[in-house]
Parts: sequence; C-alpha cells; structure tokens
Amino acid sequence: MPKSALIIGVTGQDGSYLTELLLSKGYIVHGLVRRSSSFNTARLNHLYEDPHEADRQLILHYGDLTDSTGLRAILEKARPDEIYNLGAQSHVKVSFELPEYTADSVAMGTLRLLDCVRDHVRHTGRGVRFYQAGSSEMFGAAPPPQNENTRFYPRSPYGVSKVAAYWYSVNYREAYNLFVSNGILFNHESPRRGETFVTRKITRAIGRIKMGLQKKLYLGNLDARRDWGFAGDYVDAMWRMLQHSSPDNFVIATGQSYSVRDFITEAFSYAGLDWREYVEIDPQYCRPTEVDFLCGDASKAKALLGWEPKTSFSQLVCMMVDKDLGLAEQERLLHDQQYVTSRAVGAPIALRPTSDVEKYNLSCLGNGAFQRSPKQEQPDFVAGHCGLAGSAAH
Ligand code: NAP
Ligand code: G4F
Repeated sequence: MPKSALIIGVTGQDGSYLTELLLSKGYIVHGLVRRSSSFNTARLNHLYEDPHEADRQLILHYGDLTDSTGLRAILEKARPDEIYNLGAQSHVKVSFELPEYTADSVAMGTLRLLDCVRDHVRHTGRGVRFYQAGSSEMFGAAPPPQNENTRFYPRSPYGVSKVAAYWYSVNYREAYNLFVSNGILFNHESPRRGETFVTRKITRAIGRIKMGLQKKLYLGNLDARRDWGFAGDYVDAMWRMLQHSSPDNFVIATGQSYSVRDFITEAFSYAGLDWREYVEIDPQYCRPTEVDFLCGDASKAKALLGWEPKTSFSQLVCMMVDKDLGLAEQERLLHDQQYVTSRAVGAPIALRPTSDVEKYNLSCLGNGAFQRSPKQEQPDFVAGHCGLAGSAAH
C-alpha cells in the first residue's frame, strides 16, 4: 500500500513543492483547498488530475481551518498516514489588519485540526504523524542566532498565533502521545512565492521594470535582516521530520542572514539595473512592530535528520529573477498584442475589437502559466494581479 498524506495549505508555495516531493515518493496526496470565487489552484495546475481519472495520486477536497466539521470529514475520507498543516493567513503585515482572522486560522485552526486527529487516532487506532508549520517569526525580538532553545518573543498577531499553535502541538504530543513535530522554518522563497512578500515583490518588479511595464518599486524597511532559503529544500526537511524515530521540534534555516537592501542589490545587479533609480520608501509598508534580525542555527536538523540547505542565497535570487524576467516578457507580449493593458506603459489602451481577436481573455498566473478564461463580451481587463507587484498593499 502506498503511503498517504493530507496537506492543509496545498495551494500555497510550500504546499505545491511538498505535493511534488510526496508524489515523487509514490504517496497518495490529499489536499485541502479553500473555496474561493476565483481559481486558487494555479500552483498545482501542473499536477492536477481530473477527478474522473482512475488511480489518481492527487485528490483535492474543499475545506477550511475555520470549519471543524469539514476537517473531520476529510480525515475520515482520506485516512492519511501523515498530515502537514501548512494552512495559514501567512502574511505578517496583514496580520496587524486581520488579527482575529489570523488567530482563528493559525492558532485555533491548528487546535481544531489536532483535536480531529486525536479523535481519529482514538477511534481508528491508526498511527498518524502530524507536521506543524512553525515560523521564525515566533522568535521575533530574540537576538540571533536562534535555535530550538531560544525563547519566543513574537512581534505580530501572526507570530503570537504561531506560538500558540506551537504550544498546542507540544501539548497534544505530550497529553495524547501523538506523533506531532514542530518545524520552525526561517524565511523560504521561490518563484512560486506570493507576490506581496518582499523577495517576490522585488523580483516581479525587476522583470516588469526591464520590460517597461513598471517604473517604481515602493518598499518599507530595508534594514530588516532575514535568513532566506529555497522552499524546495525546506519541504524536504518537513518530510524528514515525519520519518524520524520520534516527534520533536526542529529549526530549519541556512545560517546566513541578509538585509532586504542586500536582496535588492543582488537582484537588481543580476538584472543589470541600479536599484537606486527605481526603489522608493513608502512608510505604509512598515510594520507597527518589526522583527529586525533573524538568523537560524539548524545544527539539530543536520545532526538528527541529515538535512542541509542545498541552494545558496545567490542561486535563490538568480532563480527568482530569471523566472520573473520570463513572466514579465510574456506579460509584455500580451500587452503588445493588446490582450491586456498596463498602466505603467502609458494610458490604458483599448483592447482590439473582439471581431479582430479570438473571443477569450488570457489571465496571467503567478507561476508563469497562462489560462484561458471564459468568453467576455467587454474584455475590460487590466493584467490581473501582475499589476500589483509595484503597488501591492503590503
Ligand atoms: P502561503 O503561500 O501563504 O500558503 C498558505 C496556504 O494556507 C494557502 O494554501 C492558503 O490557501 C491556505 N490557507 C489560508 N487560510 C486558510 C484557512 N482558513 N483554511 C485552510 N487553508 C488556508 O504560505 P507558505 O509560504 O506556503 O507557508 C506555508 C506555511 O508555513 C504557512 O503556515 C506559513 O505561515 C508557514 N511558514 C512559512 C514560511 C515562509 O517563509 N514561507 C516560514 C515559516 C513558516 P489559499 O491559497 O486559498 O490562500
Ligand atoms: O517578505 P516578508 O513579508 O516576510 P516576513 O514578514 O519575514 O514573513 C515571512 O517569513 C516568516 C518566517 O520568518 C513566515 F512565517 C511568514 O509566514 C512569511 O512567510 O517581509 C520580510 C521583511 C520584513 O522585515 C518587512 O518589513 O521585508 C520587509 N519589507 C520591506 N518592505 C517588506 C516590504 N515586506 C513586504 N511584505 N513588503 C514590503 O514592501
């Protein structure tokens, strides 16, 4: 029997890389997808299997961390050997604006899920292993280097909620003898990173500036330091935690820290641009309380899990810039063919009359894929979320 896994947050950056990893290992993967009025499965498009196909390896279910009834039903249906809880309102700045929802999805959501797992294990007698996505944001103001023994000092509603989720996980491990492991992952990025996180906001802007689609990049605090790794390396650490002989807490990090300014300098110079000509500071992107300096010590994960990062900071930056140059090139082509308009290029242009073009729109997806959307009689369409890269609210 192949192993099976349930991924909460399967549509996110990490969810998509973890799905790839588990499928490559022969797992049946169940994923929880939130209901949304627009498609939220772009990062899984290349893995999607039609529900009518026999012997599917990837099975998606609607569900939400705020809904215990649905979580229980999915557990019963999927009967997973491993559960990865990656679901979260994961944006730190947004958590100041949505503190209650952040607590509900991150802290309470983890509690709901753990409670369902405890009951499922009790009444089925099955062994289920649980991964909880903890964050270096839990360390907050604690000075670097941070490891498993560093005390938590969170600086945002998101960080506080992750600390609660961490302790719920430890408590369910100890109280009910469940196999629950906390990963404490430092920042990890990729070409699939959400476009309002700073690294991707920078690399998307570089692509668009190069293609004449954007003029300025507005950012907040450039002095904050982060320990940035590659998401593809980090999902391997999650999997290793659940293969270990006993449940535990593990820091996953590169041990190298760079400022936001360092990231900007590296990325712009790789693209042959001088960042000073394009970057402007806008205080609206600063947080009420900032996490100044994160640098992780992952020696425990190296010793017990044999895990080490494979991708350097420079490789990560180049990978992201390359991908976003390609994406912006496609966006430029769409603009020049008059399928989309872009404000930065000048006054919005009218689309060609629909008699001259095929009657469909193309929507530009964050991972570089293009998807046909249904016919529109009045295709008054501005480059979707691509246009947010320079002016994103966070
Ligand atoms: P992400 O791209 O923002 O993905 C978050 C996922 O959670 C998405 O699939 C999202 O669904 C889902 N989600 C949001 N609210 C939910 C809810 N109420 N119920 C169910 N699912 C919900 O985040 P990521 O970068 O992949 O990170 C994965 C996890 O690791 C998160 O818990 C994050 O907090 C944590 N983490 C991330 C980092 C990092 O640097 N990336 C570091 C440490 C910890 P939609 O696609 O529909 O929005
Ligand atoms: O990219 P960020 O938004 O990531 P942040 O806040 O470090 O959180 C990410 O990493 C955590 C792990 O430590 C995860 F748990 C969390 O889910 C998320 O994935 O911001 C990084 C830094 C911050 O110091 C921020 O103030 O960049 C600074 N920054 C400067 N200008 C900006 C901007 N951040 C964003 N998002 N947008 C800006 O314009």
